[in-house]
Amino acid sequence: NPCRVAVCGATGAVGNQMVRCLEERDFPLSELKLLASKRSLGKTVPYKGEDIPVQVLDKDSFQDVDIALFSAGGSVSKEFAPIAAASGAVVVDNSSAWRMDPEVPLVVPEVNPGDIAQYKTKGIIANPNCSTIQMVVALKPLHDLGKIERIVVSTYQAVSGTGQKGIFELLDQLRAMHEGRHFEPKVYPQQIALNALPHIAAFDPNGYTEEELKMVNETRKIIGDASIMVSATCVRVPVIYGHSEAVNIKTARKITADQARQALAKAPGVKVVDNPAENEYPTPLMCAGTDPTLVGRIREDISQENGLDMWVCADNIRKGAATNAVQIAEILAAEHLG
Ligand code: A2P
Ligand code: 11C
Repeated sequence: NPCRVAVCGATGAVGNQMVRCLEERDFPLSELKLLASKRSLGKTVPYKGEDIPVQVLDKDSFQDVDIALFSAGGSVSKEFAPIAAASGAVVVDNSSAWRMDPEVPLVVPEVNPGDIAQYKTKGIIANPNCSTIQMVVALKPLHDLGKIERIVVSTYQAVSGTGQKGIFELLDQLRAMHEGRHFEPKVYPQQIALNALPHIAAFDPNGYTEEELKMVNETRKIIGDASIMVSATCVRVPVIYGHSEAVNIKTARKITADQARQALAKAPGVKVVDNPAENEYPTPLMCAGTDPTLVGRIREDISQENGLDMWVCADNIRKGAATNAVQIAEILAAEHLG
């Protein structure tokens, strides 16, 4: 059923990609409303050959909206998602504001599409963190096969995860280095160009960062198994698009590397790229601008029984954010609204 759709944060890195995904996937919409802050007054965003003017977000923005896609930061979501829901819209929220609310479903369509129906309580569905999304897309088929007990993951995350300003910071620093100019870090605590920072979001008293704890808590909620143990180290690297992850799992039942490859080859949203003899393995450049989660370097862990190692890459702005939100909206439109 054609829906009236709003994109809140339409001028940002993720919001803009949401509009691109709605267009590419030919989402059944009857009206598209683009919202951002006062700073964006006068701007337009193209959609199917038309320049759609950006409107300033306010509490009346969601009258006559069926689905509101939010990607304007946590504080905007905290304040405006309940207002949008009270106006009758179903919110798909990309921020971390509502993810761990027990009355809000946290959804990756390849993993737990059935949870979408729980939106009715609050009118809000949460879109998970980008690094969590690609990991659970790759791990769900293996969990079904051998029941995952423990995950140890290290991430290599692109600067676009910080939004448009992260991309500018990396490019500005690279340019300054090339030209021999002095520069001070502005967006990250230390230089990101030609460096790697084991620091994404704030540190918790237990020594982990918030990004690492999101991977723990969101994974359990999406897979629906609070007993899965997760330890993560999240690292920002000088890559523009595409998060990469070295993932180690321990399962209750043994899965061979071949069984894992076969299960992943059939899994929705996954593409196996695993031919090391020909130097074929996933890279962030390979996944940038595309939707599949790429999995390679699949091998049996030589350090423990029932262990597997793999390397997982996905475009953090597409599958990690915009595409996942639009997939949720597609299920809402097809099965729940109208
Ligand atoms: P604006 O461009 O008007 O500042 P990014 O993730 O790339 O940093 O983008 C954030 C998005 O969220 C932008 O579209 C930005 O709009 C929007 N945004 C940020 N703060 C607000 C706000 N207070 N009200 C509405 N939109 C906001
Ligand atoms: C990053 N994962 O790469 C973050 C961005 O909770 O949605 C997304 C943060 C979130 O910096």
